[in-house]
Amino acid sequence: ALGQLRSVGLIGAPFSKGQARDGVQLGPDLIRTAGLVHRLREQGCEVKDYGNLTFEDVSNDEPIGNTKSPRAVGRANQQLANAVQRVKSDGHTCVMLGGDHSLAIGSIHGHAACGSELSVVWVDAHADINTPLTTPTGNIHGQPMSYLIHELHTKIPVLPDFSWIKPCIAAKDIVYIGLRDVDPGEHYILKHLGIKTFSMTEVDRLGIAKVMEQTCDHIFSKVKKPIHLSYDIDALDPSVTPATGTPVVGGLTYREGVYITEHICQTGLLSAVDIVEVNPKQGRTEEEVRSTVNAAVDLVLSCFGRVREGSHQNDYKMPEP
Ligand code: HAR
Ligand code: MN
Ligand code: MN
Repeated sequence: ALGQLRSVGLIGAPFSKGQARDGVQLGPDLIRTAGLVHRLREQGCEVKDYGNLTFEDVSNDEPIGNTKSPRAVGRANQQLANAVQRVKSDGHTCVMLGGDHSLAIGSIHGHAACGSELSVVWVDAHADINTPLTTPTGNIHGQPMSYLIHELHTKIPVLPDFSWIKPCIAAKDIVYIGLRDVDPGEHYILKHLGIKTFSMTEVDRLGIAKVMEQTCDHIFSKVKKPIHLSYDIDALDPSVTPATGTPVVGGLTYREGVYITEHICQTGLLSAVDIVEVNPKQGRTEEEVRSTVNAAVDLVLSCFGRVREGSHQNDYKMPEP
């Protein structure tokens, strides 16, 4: 059967200052141009496109320690948090198209501001849980989770334009899938807080079906929390999604990547999705960009009922000869 009619609220966040590579701000429009809205409607979704956020330039955005562009990242995420909160209070499942992964700060914060506790499923080659004091690069797209987790609250120094951020996620409500490039400080945090992780080693050992079963076992408690799915396109193997800023070999296949979204869709608890780190300027050919963008579109479609077995409407009439 066709996936239940769902209403999707779409936000574009053309933001790139959480990392150094130009081009990731082009993600939202590229994913729209590939036909996302039309194809969601075709599969029975109602879609409201809230358009792209516009971000003001921030002058004199000096690093704090080695953390780069804190003011631009802080302000952009505050805008995004407000936008996500609006989309959720309008009753939609929120889809945020990035932009770089620093945007998860605002997306998750805005989602959590609607009241209920959330589960977070973070699909990524990277853990993005460095603090401003553990980061080896100073890029905030490698840090968003650290600002959101209650248990890390005391480890976060003051940053300009970050004072609005209040931790809103418990370590036990997070599951990582696809990890294969984790810094020492991040590995310490993951182990120390007992965060559930399925690195590529676990994907190899268990297979993606068991990974998703165990993911759901972990996040389903007595109270069924809404799920925030934060999907970094670099979780997929660079042979599938090469047009991204920090590709890492040995990633998820297209099929494993789509299986994750199909399974999350089936829970009926998906409440917000981020698709981030699509960067057309990192593609070496048109084909590399096309493959990356198409994968991003397919992931969103399968979040909202697309299934590979095919489907038909309840009133489908078989043509008679
Ligand atoms: N761990 C590194 C850092 O903190 C690299 C993070 C990189 N990139 C991402 N995030 N795309 O998922 O800078
Ligand atoms: Mn990421
Ligand atoms: Mn990543």
